[in-house]
Amino acid sequence: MKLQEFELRTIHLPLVRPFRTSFGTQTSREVLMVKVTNENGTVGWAECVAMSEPLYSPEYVIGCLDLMKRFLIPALREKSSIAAEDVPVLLKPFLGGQMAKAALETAILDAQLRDQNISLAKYLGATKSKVECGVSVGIANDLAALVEEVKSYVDAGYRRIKLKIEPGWDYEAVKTIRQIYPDIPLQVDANQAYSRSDGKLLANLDEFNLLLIEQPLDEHDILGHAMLAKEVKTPICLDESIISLQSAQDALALEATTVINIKPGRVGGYIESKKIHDLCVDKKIPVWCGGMLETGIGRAANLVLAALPGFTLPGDTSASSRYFKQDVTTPFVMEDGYLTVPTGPGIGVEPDLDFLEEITTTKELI
Ligand code: OSB
Ligand code: MG
Repeated sequence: MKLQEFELRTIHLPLVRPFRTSFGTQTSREVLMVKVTNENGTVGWAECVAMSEPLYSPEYVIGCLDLMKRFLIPALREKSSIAAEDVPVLLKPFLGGQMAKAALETAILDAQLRDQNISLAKYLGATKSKVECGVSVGIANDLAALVEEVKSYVDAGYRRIKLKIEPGWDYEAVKTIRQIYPDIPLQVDANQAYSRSDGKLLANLDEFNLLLIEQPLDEHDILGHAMLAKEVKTPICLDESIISLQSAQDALALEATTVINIKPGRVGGYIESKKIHDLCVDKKIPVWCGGMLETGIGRAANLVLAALPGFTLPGDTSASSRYFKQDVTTPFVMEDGYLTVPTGPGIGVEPDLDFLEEITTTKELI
């Protein structure tokens, strides 16, 4: 296709409740939305999952905006006509920037698939029509508040609970929830908050029959995770460390991880995500779909990914209401702990343009 125009806009959405992790507390979500229009006037949408500050990953909203404007979009425009599959190749010379690259690739892919009247589900090879929903629960002010929040999600039907942990908010928090829900699928996410010497402390969680411990150590510490995996019986699952197919292959070969969380933004897009999925299927490694507090635009595409056959664990694919009072698309509503996979052309959803305008903070056309 020929790329006619890009619209880059930042929006600001309040969260229904603060979301605290080991790297900070969020009370609202600032999102960089990408809209591409091709020569047929077909529009493709995507959201960039970078956060406002570089705390979870080195990328951040304004940095991604600058990277797209200054380098990525001009590189895509050098060719008179491109397909979504060309995007990773054309953008490879620019180091890092997976989240920015993923958003551009996804917007272009959305437009391409709409022109072909094909759904992203068909393109990626999704096999499920609905996916099981898990929910990520932030660090609470106290155990009573944690119990209340978890109860609200269990009552709503969520099929897997993930507790955010950090030193000082781990053993007691997990113990409390495990006592109330002895059988619910439960896992924890440390977002790199521990160090190599914390093996014993994390092994204390083994008694709670957790599905996995997500990213206990620094993103670059693959060896540390491999060492920890020998000390702890609970499976280790890497999130931040997996930024590409290559890094997934390395982490598996080094036995630093036995479960993988795929976030399309973190690995540079849905095409790379599919490759990591295929690798994991081949190696019989369980996979699940992570989340980044996406609006309905990103959530739709994640649901499609989570419908691939290798996604055997529930993802952080929660309902729109988990984070937002009003979503930018028709809200994703959970039924019996499942969300329906969109099957329309492209990502299968469109933003409510009036609402989008209302919450827009900056907008530029390129
Ligand atoms: O580590 O999975 C993470 C949110 C923002 C950044 C990193 C993470 C998360 C979550 C929430 O855990 C995932 C979601 O519900 O979208
Ligand atoms: Mg994580």
